[in-house]
Formats: sequence, structure tokens, C-alpha cells
Amino acid sequence: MSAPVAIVRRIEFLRSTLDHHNYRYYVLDDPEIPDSEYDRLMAELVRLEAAYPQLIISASPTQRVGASPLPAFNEVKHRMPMLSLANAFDEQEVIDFDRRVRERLGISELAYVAEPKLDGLAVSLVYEDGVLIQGATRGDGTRGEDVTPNVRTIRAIPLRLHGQDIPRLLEVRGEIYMTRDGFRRLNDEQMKRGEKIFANPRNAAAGSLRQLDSRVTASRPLTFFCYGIGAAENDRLPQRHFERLQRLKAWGMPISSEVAEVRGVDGCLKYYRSLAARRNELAYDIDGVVYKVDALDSQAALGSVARAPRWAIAHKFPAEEALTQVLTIGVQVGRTGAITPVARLQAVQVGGVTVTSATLHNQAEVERKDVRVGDTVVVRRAGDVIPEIVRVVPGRRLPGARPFVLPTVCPECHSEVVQADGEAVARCSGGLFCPAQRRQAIRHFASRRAMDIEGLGEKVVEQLVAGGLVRTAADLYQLTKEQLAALERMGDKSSENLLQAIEKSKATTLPRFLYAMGIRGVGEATAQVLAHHFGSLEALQAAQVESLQTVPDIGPVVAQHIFSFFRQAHNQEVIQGLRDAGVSWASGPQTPAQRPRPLSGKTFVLTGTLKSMGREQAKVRLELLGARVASSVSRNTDFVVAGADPGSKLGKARSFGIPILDEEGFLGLLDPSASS
Ligand code: D41
Repeated sequence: MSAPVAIVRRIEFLRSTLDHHNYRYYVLDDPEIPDSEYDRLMAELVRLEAAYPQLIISASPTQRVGASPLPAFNEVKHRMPMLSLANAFDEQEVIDFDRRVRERLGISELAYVAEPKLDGLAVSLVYEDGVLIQGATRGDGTRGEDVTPNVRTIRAIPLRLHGQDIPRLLEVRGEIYMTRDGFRRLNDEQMKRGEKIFANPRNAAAGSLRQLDSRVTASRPLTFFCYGIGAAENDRLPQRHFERLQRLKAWGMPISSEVAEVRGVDGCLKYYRSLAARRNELAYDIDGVVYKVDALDSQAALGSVARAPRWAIAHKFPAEEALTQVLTIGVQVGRTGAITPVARLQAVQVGGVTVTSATLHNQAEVERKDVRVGDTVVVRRAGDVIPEIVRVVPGRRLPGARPFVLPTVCPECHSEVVQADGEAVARCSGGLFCPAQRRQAIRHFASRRAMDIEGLGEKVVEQLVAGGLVRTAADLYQLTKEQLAALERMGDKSSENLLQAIEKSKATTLPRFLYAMGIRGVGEATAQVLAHHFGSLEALQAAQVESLQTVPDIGPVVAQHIFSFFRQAHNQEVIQGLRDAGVSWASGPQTPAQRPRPLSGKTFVLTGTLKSMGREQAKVRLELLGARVASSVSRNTDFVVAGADPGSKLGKARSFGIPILDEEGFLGLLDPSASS
């Protein structure tokens, strides 16, 4: 059956429109339309392709979801070797580099291009007639691994190029990396699911790219900057590196906005100092800058030695690891009383920042690394994550140094510290009697996904709790402008703003309110399911453990936590206080008519295991949005949600050309505002 011409045209229109908006977003950093509009266009394309699967092409923007796992990566021989970069560790080495280059070329002052040196993974992307046909890791420079399905999932990498004079064959080189924000989000998710925590964005990027299952890669926040051209079948390319980068950008390749043309070694060093000073403001980690001779004919004349070009050099920032000494080991108390050991360190500069403490995560971690007071340790600061102790330097331990033992009472409130069987963390049993837990509880209450009180930061909360102005969340609603203005670093204006933010938070929703309570085991998703199931706070408060357990995905442990929470007089008082102060939400069970039902009429099928929620919960949440959830795939299925280890339903969905959502896509669908 052939497709109507109008459909073929519409599909191509949608693809080029989506490509265009992807380009505005990733390359020009200047989006023209809101994400919701992009999603709407994508949804239409997904629908049309599902109806006409014979029209699907691999360069379609819908085809970035990953493919079935490979048994192993194939080896790729690079068309041109991927050279490495020589390093300069101080300014003198850069001055020497520039002198050598000028002497060889017999030129008195050179034009260079200065680029940030991204801390990611070098890759080669091959385009044939402007269409991405291969992605490979650098490997040893001669041979790398074929990671084509993986790179196809990275939205910053165009699946096809646009514009004039695109070489028939073009090999683009660049760096795949993770932004610091993406890295933090990924680690948060990994932590919640009890999975591996990555040490830094580079490791996270490497681990995410080298996945045999590219659907895993698709769920990771990888991105890309291009820094050059490898092989190319076209002799009309610009003869200056800077112009080549501009040309690549016009074809759709993302180029760092920090790339600059500079003159002479002075220009190089000036660029270095300025970027080093702004380093922490960048969205991504860099470990130095790269200087490249701009003119291609000069590059050719200089050639290369020992697999590194003579025309480029990496000027590295000072190392991000340093040696220092552990002064004491103390502990910090979290919202749920979790006790985290923290090493206080002899102040040391790590990558330009003074570090005085490092987290040790938990008792087991301290034992594994065997960190003791007085030890000389290697500390690492990756990006702006909390510094950590990499290892103890053996042989420098002071005689008599004793292993660290967790305190038996909380350092803040002197309550007993308890460790439940099978739990890695020990906890202070003081509950909200403990000022540390109180501070954290208030912070959680005010956080963006909870009551969303802007301006209630750590320093403010600390003062409010220490000064006795705020003991519980309800006290926030009794604060006066005078009280706030009297705090350190709070002027009239910021007190006014904070009061307004507190006032604004009174109009909330039941799920947000439940999440804000900080009940153990009740995250955002559970709060939503509870609110939906019980319909009102009163009904939830009255629920017995047995009826709580009948709620999808609530097991005996969380049911008990919820039950106990509402039985405590203290919690009842706080809730009453909040309601008396005017905190409220639309009451009664939300009838279908009141709720927006964006997925109304759509049929979903779930397969495999989701990491963030159980199948029942996923079903409830889809139904809340109006969708129908069926148990088997048919031609009437609109979407299949595939978790880990999906069953035969996935193959069936593919054969019908039904769009498949991975977990991230699914979560984005449930809460489009969450993917910020
Ligand atoms: O940002 C980078 N990591 C970066 C790496 C860059 N901006 N430019 C680079 N240029 C080269 C040459 C000059 C050899 C084409 C590089 C690399 N190479 C490179 N990355 C990994 C090994 C070599």
C-alpha cells in the first residue's frame, strides 16, 4: 500500500521543521518555539510514521530512541588517524611552543584559534551525502569502536546536515560530554534507583556512550561539540580552521561559543586567563584550552611528530587532585536523620578552589577507604561537585592513628544514633527534635518540587532555626517582615520577596503538600498516587496500614511509614497549623472533568521493568492523564513504554511500527515540566 503524496509531504515537512528547531536549540542556542510545541510536532510525526511505517528513515528525528542491544562493538579503522594533543602545563611551555612554530614557519606573529578543552570523549562522525552513517570512539587513534546506534541518540548530533557545499563524504571530529547539570541529574536518578554513582561528568559520559544497549545511552544527558574535520571529499573547504568551524556550524554542527580567534602568544595567554577565571560559570567541565594554528597551509607545513600535530597544543589547567591532611572526621545530619561522615581537611587548593572538607558518604565507605584522622589523602574536585577523598597515601599514616567509628549519639541533639538491619546509613533518632533534621525538613518543604518557596535558602533557614523563629514548617507562615529583615544578609527587598513567596505557596496541590511533608518513602510519584487514590488529606490520614498497602506500589514498609507519620501528635499539629495559616488545595476527589486529560483516547502497553516506578504505578499515572493501558500490543496500540528487559511485546510493537518510549521519554510524557 503506498502512502498518499500529502502524507509523504507532511512527514518531510515535520522532519525538516523538527531538524530546524533542533538546530536553533543545540547549535544556535536560540530556540524559536517552546518545548511543548516541539513535542507536539514530534507527536504528530510519530503518529504518521506509525500509520505509514514504510516511510520511516533512520535520519528521522523519531529514530533517536536507541536500538536493541549489540553483542559487542565492532572495530572501526579511522579514515585518517585521530591525532593526540601535546600538553603545556605552564605559560613558559606555551611561549616555547609559539617560538618553535614561528621559527619553523619563519613568521613573526601567528593567528591562532583558541578553544576550550572539553573533558569528554573524542569521537569521529561520518556523514555521507550529509547523512550520519557512522559514529566511532577515538580508541587508540587508529582504531576505535563503532558506536553508531549510541551517537544517533544524542540530540545535539545532527542526523543529517543542511546547506550548501556539503562534501559527499565528511568526517566530523568532536567531543561527546555531559554538562554538570546533566551529570548531577543522572547521579540523583542513579542514587534513587540504587545504581552506580559516577565519579565525574567524564566518567559518566564514557560509561553512557559505551553501552551495548543504546536505549540506555538514549536515557543519558549526553551532548556534543565539534572541533574539527577529519577526512573530507571536497576541496572547496575554507583554508582557515576558524572558518571551517563556522562552516560546520552552518551545516548544523554545534560549536562551542567560547571558540575565539586570537593573535600571537599574548592573545593565547590572555584567552587562557580569561577562560580560567570563568571556568566555573561554564555549563561543562573543561581541563584546559587548546591553541591551533589557524591557517591550514601552515598546519600542513608544520606536520606532526609522534602522533601529535606540531600546530596545536593543549594548555592544561592545574590538576584537580591535591594532597592534604585529614584534621578531624565529623558527621552531618540529613533530613531523615541520615548521618554522613565528613572529613575536615587542611585547606588545600584544588583546581583553583580552596577545599576544606570532603564527604565520606557512609561508614562502609570510610572503612573501605580506611580513612583515619591525621592521614595524608588525595582529594579530588570534579567540576563543582562536593570534593571527595580518592585514597589514603600509604606509608604516611601517623603512628597510633585509629579507625573512625560513627558516634553513638547525634552531635546536634544528642539523641541515639541507630542503624537499621540491612541499611547502609545510620540515623539520628531525634526526629524533628534535632535542629539539623529540622533545618533539612524546612529546606525540603520549601524546595521547588514541594511548596516551591523561592528565596528560602540554606543560610536563611539556618538562621531561622537557630534563632528559634522556625521550629516547624507551619512557623514559616507566621514570619513577619521585621523578623526577616533582622536576619543577616536580608534587606528590605529580599524580606518582602520572601514573604510574598511564602504567601504564594499557600495555594498548592495535594500531591505537592504530601511530598513536602517529607514522609519517608514518599517521593513525588508516590505522593501523586496517594493523592489520587484517597482524594483528600482526611481520607489518607484515616487510612489503616492494610488499606494503604492496597495502593499500587506501596509496600508494607512505606505503608507503615505513612501510617506512623499521621499518628504522631507533632505531625498532626504541624498539618493543622499549616491549614489554619491558609495552606490549601482543590478539595475532594478530583473528578475526571476537572483534570486535564492530555492522553485521552490513547492506548498504551507497558513492557519491561521501569526503574523509577512499578508497573501498577505507571498504569495509574497514565490513566490519570486519560490514557487506557492495555495488556497486549495490537494495531490499536498508540505507544509502547519499554523498561529494562522488555518482553516480546517490544518486537511486536516494532513490527507494527508503533512508537516506543524509553523510561525517560515516558517520564517526560507524565510530567513535561520535569524535564527542565
Ligand atoms: O575539546 C577538546 N577536548 C579538543 C580535543 C579540542 N578542542 N580540540 C582537539 N583537537 C585535536 C587535534 C588538534 C589533534 C585535531 C582535541 C583533540 N585533538 C583530541 N581529543 C582527544 C584526543 C585528541
